[in-house]
Amino acid sequence: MINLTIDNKPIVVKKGTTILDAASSIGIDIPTLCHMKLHDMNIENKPGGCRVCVVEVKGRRNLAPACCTEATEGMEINSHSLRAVNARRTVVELILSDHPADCLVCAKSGNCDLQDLAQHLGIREIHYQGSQSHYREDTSPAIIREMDKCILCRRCEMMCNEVQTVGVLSTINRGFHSVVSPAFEMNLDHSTCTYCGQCVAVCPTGALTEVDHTGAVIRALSDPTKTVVVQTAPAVRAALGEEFGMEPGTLVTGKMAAALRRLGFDYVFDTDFAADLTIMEEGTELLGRLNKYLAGDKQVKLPILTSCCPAWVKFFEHQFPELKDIPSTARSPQQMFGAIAKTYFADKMNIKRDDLVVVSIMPCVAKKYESGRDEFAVNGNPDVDYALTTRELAHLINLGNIDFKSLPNEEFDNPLGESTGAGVIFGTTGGVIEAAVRTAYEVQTGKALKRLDFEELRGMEGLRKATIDFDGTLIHIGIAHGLGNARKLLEEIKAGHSEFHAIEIMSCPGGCIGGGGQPYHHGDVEILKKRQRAIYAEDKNKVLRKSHENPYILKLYEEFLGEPLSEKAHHLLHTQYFD
Ligand code: HC0
Ligand code: SF4
Repeated sequence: MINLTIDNKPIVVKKGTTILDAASSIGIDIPTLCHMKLHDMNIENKPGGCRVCVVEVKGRRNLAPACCTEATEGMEINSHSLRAVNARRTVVELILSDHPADCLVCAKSGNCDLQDLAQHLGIREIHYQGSQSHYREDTSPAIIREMDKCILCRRCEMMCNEVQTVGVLSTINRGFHSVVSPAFEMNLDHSTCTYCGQCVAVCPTGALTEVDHTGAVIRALSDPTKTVVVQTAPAVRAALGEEFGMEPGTLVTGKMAAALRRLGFDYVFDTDFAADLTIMEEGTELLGRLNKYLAGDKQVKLPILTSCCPAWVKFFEHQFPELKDIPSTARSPQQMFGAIAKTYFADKMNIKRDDLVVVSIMPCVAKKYESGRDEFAVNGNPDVDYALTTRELAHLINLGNIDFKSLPNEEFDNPLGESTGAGVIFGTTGGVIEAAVRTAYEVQTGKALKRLDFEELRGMEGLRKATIDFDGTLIHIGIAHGLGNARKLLEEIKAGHSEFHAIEIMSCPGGCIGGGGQPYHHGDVEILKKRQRAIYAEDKNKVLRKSHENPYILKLYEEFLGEPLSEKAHHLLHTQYFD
């Protein structure tokens, strides 16, 4: 063990501990722009690049970067000496000298680590003037790259390469020409980017942001010829409150419905309804394949993979095209909702397709891309017109001068607003497969489940497996969240070693609760765990907790779809994948 003092406080740490970690363990916050640690994954970004974390070490001539200097025996550290603070100010001024001063119109204004730090350090003037680097802006269907604002912290590279193993982003060129970019400076849209948005979630400045659809939604809401319906994804209700200063893990389902009504949406519906519908389709598909397999058909494709996460779909289309027959063909709940809203609901209400606008509130930036995929439109009219992130919704609520915290709890509208607890748990890793198990078990065995909480499917470990006893038939289930973990399961399938009948994959760590469009959580897994607990609490509070018991889903089949996997269901609720 190592003994040292930081700001005159004695501390004992393990050998190999950095000054930054040692200080943080006793509550001393040393600022940094590039460092980020994902504790649960044992992944750390510490390029030592920004030099904001420099501290004074007694007896050393140079200041030491705290993130990449190990604590040593007898060290006496002053983390906020005037010399250190002065150096920090100089470093930030130098960064600002090569940064556009357009905070007034920057998407990240108010949420920017660089802006906060400049404010904290009291920087009022930039003493270093030089030519600024300029790069063309890159706009994709989901993410905007404004590399003029990049400070080369490389957090996005850590997410893309180490966590997601997609490998799209890396720093190219040298000196003032250094820039984080896809290969050959191609656009994201031309790369194998999945639009998972995990790079956006950790970017400390406005270099990586989501495409903003709030303007288009405001225009639709202001158009008297349009009927505007909104659907809210399961994970949004567990995080939206954070944008209004509420504790992480506060459920705001009722306040969210109330806020959407006050913003002028004509019908406030729930993606959870469509999650129940997904289970009917995907669960039937799973049992169909499973029963063929159990009957001795060795050609049948197993394991079945969930297909509701658009970044995951894009990932396997790019990286494992030979496996494209394995995922379920069920569309995601977002897209099922859009297809049903623009047919069943529009017919019921006698609204023309062109006059109905469907808006989604999603924890995800890839949902923007998914809603724009060609196969999810009819004659150029998309099933889902706009997908806003949780952050964009918070912005709209603020724009509408709505006092979110004091709103009453309101209910969703019907028929597309009713959901069961199974629909809610889609929002966390393990939830989709647990929802599928609740329905598949009862349909397959004809028996009622004695317990609905499948603890063995829950948790935060990146890769999990469990075996569920379907009344004598053992069903092996795999779960992965984060694309790096998904890759491991896919490699096993490719090699013919997979032990699973069904696998759930979500691209973002934690599942949708950790989506790239959620309130920024700075890689803090404790925040994700709180959101996860909120999701399970909402499930517990529901009267109905199995998708096949949702009365409005049953009515939808009776009045419109026929039965799961019917021709109409295939046409509206299923899709195909592309190489
Ligand atoms: Fe998800 Fe979904 S659960 S992907 O994570 O399946 O975004 O929350 O809306 O579509 O329901 C996201 C969340 C959804 C979809 C649902 C699924
Ligand atoms: Fe990589 Fe995901 Fe960012 Fe695309 S969105 S660059 S896949 S981290």
